Amino acid sequence: MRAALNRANFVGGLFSFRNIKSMSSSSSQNFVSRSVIKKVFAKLQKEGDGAVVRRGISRSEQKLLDPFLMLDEFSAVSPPAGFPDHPHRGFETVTYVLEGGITHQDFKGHKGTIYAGDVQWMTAGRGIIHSEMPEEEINKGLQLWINLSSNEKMIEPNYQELSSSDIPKAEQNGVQVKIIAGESMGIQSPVYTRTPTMFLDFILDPGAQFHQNVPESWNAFAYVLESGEGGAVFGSSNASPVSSHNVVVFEQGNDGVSVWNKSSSKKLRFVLIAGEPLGEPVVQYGPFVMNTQAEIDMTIEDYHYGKNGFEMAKYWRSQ
Ligand code: FJE
Ligand code: FE
Repeated sequence: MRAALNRANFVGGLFSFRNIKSMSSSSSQNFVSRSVIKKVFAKLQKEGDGAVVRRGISRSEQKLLDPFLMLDEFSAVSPPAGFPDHPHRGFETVTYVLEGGITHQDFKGHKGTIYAGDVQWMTAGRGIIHSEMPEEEINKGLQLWINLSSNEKMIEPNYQELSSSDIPKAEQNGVQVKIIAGESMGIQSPVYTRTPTMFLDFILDPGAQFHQNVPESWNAFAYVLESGEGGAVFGSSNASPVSSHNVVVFEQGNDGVSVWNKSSSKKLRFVLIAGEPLGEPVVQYGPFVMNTQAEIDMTIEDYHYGKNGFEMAKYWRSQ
């Protein structure tokens, strides 16, 4: 709560007339959009085994974007590069494939390939060891890490797999949305989010605009996947445009997020992701995310000795 207040004050100081500036005159009601408080260009970095990802959210954004821990855009990952056998504990990973396919295998015998438009919503809980390997030469997608609350970090692992056809879609006035989690245009996703989360994939025609409601206390960000020159405008119609591969972090509060595609020729594609902050301490050691250092030490021990959820660690190798 204290953090939220501090941030509101900080933002208020920077944009004193934000409510007036961001009021949309062309909308039927007066929708007050959140302003953008930070932009992060997702730089290429090496991960896994010979893989390269763009990291949009990393440790420096974790406080601003609680409950989100990481956002990677993978686009330069072709076989044999990939993410071979590795563990997770204490959070969820959401993999959304945009092009190509990713095959996953885990130490409980779960195996499958997800292709363009499909989503795997994995709750690592007390422990998963898996591999995530690209299926084709050209692959593109997003992986989001969502933290779990202290009382859910040690739950049984779980998968929710949605093929493209299971994901609800809606369209109005040149705006298409795929509702991966949460609700948009009156349509609800079937995904169960333990940490309340919204995950929407938007495509706006040239000149289109949209207002998306977001609960006031939630943290929210957008990640621009494709945009024409000067196309992607968030928060206020006269804000400066954002180019592809940027994360835009929104302030808290207000009615939600307004977006404009100011390009006259190119579509704008971005994901809008929001979640209810957990407000708990985060201690991360690579793929383990717990609340305290003692819990991390315990996790390393569990992984090493194959205990408390990592029983299969000693025997299992992906094929
Ligand atoms: C990981 C190194 C990793 N971003 N994007 C360390 F590579 C990974 C990891 C991924 C990953 C997987 C996919 Cl499919 C897409 C990713 C990192 O698997 F989890 C840790 N800790
Ligand atoms: Fe993983």
